[in-house]
Amino acid sequence: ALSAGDALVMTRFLRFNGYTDIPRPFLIGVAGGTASGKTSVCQKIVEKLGQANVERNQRQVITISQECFYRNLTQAEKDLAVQGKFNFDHPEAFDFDLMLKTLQDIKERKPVKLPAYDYATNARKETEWIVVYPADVVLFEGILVFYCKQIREMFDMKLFVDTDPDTRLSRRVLRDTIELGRDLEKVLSTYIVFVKPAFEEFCLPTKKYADIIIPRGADNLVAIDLIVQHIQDILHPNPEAHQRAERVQRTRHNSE
Ligand code: UZR
Repeated sequence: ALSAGDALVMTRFLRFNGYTDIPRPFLIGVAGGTASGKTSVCQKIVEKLGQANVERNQRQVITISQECFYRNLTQAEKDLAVQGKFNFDHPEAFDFDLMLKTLQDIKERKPVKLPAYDYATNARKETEWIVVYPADVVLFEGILVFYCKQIREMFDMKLFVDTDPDTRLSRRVLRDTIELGRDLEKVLSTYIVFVKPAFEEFCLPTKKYADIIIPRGADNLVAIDLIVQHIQDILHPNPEAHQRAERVQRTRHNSE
């Protein structure tokens, strides 16, 4: 099998020699409120494409999370974060320049190295990186992936996971208390003060940019199946369907 580096060298060689039709990765943006099921929708898509058990650097379909793009905080901001007074749901919390640059590199089929993020310290892990190898389909999920116009326009397909706010809040409470060990009262006050208003001001208005809105998130298997079918058509264009379409066109032409 080809390594990511070999694939990159080959792609460059072919492009240099005039082969311009090497497909660029198909980029899918997946937005939605906190705990709407964005990650689960992405996981299901990858699973249904039979990619879940494939080695990381051999995958044709991969997922990237917007959490890698939380920017480094100043000391004053870190102090606020510790007291639960920093707004992680505001666009200001993200490094959109790095996000854009990363998506551009991914489109060019360049391997990228992303900072790994640690929710416990609200900061990038100093020594850990996530390496993303070129893939045919790249899913990019996060609360504000459609917020910035330049980034939004890079997506070939835009999905919005639209889950009931009560469901999202109850999931968020379980996740923050059980998984992250946070204090219930703080979780609820953060939700009311920052998470909910920021969702309404910055995330919800981006729903209108979506090509497909997925009600009930990962439970919506019909929607996920349709999306997977579409991705499969892009990965492996069906030659029979193609020939059939050509035959139909020829028949029509002859009978005119
Ligand atoms: P999703 N978040 C943290 O809790 N800690 C951090 O250091 C960075 C982010 C939360 C953030 C937001 N809110 O609501 C959520 N807070 O991650 C977005 N507080 O992630 O889409 O997976 O829910």
